[in-house]
Amino acid sequence: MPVHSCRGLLACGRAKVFGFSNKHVFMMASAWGTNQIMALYSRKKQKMSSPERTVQVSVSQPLSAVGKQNLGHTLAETPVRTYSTHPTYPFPIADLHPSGGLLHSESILTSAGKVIKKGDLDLLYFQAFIKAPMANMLYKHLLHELPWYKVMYIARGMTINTPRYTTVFGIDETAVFEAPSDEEGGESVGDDEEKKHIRTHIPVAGPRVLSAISKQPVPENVYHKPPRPIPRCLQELKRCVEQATDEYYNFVLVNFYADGTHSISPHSDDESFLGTNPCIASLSLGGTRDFVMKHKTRKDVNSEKFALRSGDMVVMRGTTQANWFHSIPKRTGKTQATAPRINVTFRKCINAKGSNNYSHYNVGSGPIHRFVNGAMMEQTITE
Ligand SMILES: O=C(O)CCC(=O)C(=O)O
Repeated sequence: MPVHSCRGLLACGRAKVFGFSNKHVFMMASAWGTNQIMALYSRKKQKMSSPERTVQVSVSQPLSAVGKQNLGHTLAETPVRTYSTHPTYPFPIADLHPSGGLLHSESILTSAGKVIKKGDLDLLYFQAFIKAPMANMLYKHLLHELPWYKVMYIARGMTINTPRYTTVFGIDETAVFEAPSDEEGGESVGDDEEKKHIRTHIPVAGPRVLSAISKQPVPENVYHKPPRPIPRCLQELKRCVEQATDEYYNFVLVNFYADGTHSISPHSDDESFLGTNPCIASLSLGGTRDFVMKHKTRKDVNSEKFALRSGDMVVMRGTTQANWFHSIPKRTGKTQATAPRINVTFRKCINAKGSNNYSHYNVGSGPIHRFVNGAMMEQTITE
């Protein structure tokens, strides 16, 4: 089982290595956890129309004490935890709450966002969209539960290392995921640590991708990697954002900026696969970071800078993407301590080119990372 570099492992001196073989998943834990091999699950038969490098498994894993606190309740109060599963997920992704609906209306500010219009800039700025306790809970949940990637790609002959962690879920308008069959229904797994607690794995969608029109399987060569359906924790959030912005989104892109060295350089999301004048809602969770906007061509128009706090949401609409760049600049100065931050963007993508683009730049083909015990851990997969 080859183990590549593991920055989290080095940083915290703990060994947690995931090795995946064709048939089985061995998950080993040492100092941080139960000091035993925690789970061994048969790999579910690959049903995707095209091969996927990530594993097709359900891995049962006790919630850490941190995880329990993060969810704002303890396992003692929560006998059942539910997880979103799909063959394209490397591990089950915890739902926000077994009964759903943690994102209740009192946690979401209902006041309308502030409209900022300046020539061809058209923003809706919610300060805040989600109240601080819920925003912090969401931050911790997403950080611990999502698979993360540090994508490397080649552009204009140069190797680019994305200076942040990313992950993405969704499918463009031309396709849909088939509904899960009865056979793929919820699967309950007893918790070794606390027998009375049950974790239930519920598929978020069926394994196949179908044409939105014909409902027939999409040909294998359309998607470079099988698209990943949006897990329930992000679906809940998406519904709230859709309601507040009166828009529909089919993609959720998530960025994690671990510190001030992490950034996103000036760019605009004006790709043809988003259609004309796309609406992109961008939610901030965790540490405050500056969001800088600069006009693409007009030197006489001042830049805009927003110090985005946990729970704030900026919605970029109309001609904004066509005319303005946006960025999260690095903050590496001695006086510029920056707390880790998650950004969640909601977009509507109209064709498979967009699905392939998002998967290429936000998942890539490198290793999966998971945030465990305060550090991002690289998880090695062996085919
Ligand atoms: O982190 C942010 O606020 C901006 C993210 C962004 O620009 C993007 O994902 O395209």
